[in-house]
Amino acid sequence: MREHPIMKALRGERTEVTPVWIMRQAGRYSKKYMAIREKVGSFMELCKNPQLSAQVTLIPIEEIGVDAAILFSDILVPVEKMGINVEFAQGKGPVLGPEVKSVADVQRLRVPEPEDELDYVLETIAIVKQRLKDKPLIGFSGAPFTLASYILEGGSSKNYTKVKVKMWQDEPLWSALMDRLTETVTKYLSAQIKAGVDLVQMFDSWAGVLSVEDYRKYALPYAEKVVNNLKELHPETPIIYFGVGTSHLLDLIAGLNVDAVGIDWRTEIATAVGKLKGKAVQGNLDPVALLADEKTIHRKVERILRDGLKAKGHIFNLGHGILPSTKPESARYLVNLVHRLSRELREQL
Ligand code: 1CP
Repeated sequence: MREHPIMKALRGERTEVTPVWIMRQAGRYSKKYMAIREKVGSFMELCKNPQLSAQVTLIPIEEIGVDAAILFSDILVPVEKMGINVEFAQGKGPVLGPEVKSVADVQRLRVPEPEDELDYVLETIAIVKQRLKDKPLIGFSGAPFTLASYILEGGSSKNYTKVKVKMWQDEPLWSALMDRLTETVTKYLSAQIKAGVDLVQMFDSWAGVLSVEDYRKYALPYAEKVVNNLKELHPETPIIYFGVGTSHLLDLIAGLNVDAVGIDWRTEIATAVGKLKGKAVQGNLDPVALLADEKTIHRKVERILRDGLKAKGHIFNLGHGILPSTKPESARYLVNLVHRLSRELREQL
């Protein structure tokens, strides 16, 4: 596995092709996914069924030929075990409750023991690792800030009003919550690594809604703690840190002890390469591009690959999750194109 292009790119070594995987690659655009999804009552039930979760994890390997599998689960799976109800209403975002409003509410939240309470996730990893020999399996977790945003907002959010006001006004609540989340995320990712994932991605999806000062003060120190803990426990396991709309935060993110940083399409690869010296870059095709024709996809992919050649390592991905309205043929076209074009561009160098 050490010689796989993704693992090499994460170490900043030259690869023959640019490796590619797609965020939300086992998602609603896939008929096979939808067929399995309809067999079970709810999305959470699917996440708790290791046989089916493993099967779903492997769909995009066969269907679109991506270079890595990502564990099928959700960032809110461990949050439920902290003692918060998590429900996914059909077609809507997650709904969490009861509301966390006081320090006492935070103190009631538990730090789950993954080996006991999230055993189905670890079992999914074991099944996938048995079936997938030649490609890496990516484990993941939400980062403390992004998980705190779901907990305090009670779900998805437009303006992040509750999480921001709480974090500014109620220092005891914020530090108690973030400490618990830091411990939860560290234990959860460490357990996934012990169960066999080859690398991990920490999704700090909503960190970009923070100002530079707020990110530095309220989010970064906790992400940093998770990363440093993991690097001490598992020095060989690469870590990718991802957020949406993080251009303004890259100077700070550059200080995290991670191997790669995922960026979205609003940041140019060249800019990220300049700021993230020594780290690999992951991204960053606009997911909407996959709804356009092949000529458009080709033009955008070529630009990203050319810029990516200047990075210490480049892993191709979308800038955020693949849209449910994407045709699977377009995703397959993308993967083949990244492989073919990146080989050609390297030969021209
Ligand atoms: O009904 C369904 O099928 C549910 C749709 C769905 C799926 C397929 C959700 C609900 N989560 C997932 C899987 C999922 N989520 C994966 C699986 C691996 C993969 O193929 O990538 C991963 C890694 C996630 C991570 C996740 N969940 C994130 C971080 C990535 C990102 O998009 O920024 C976030 C923010 C969530 C929360 C979430 N899960 C699901 C929804 C609808 C949401 C809310 C998103 C929002 O608040 O806008």
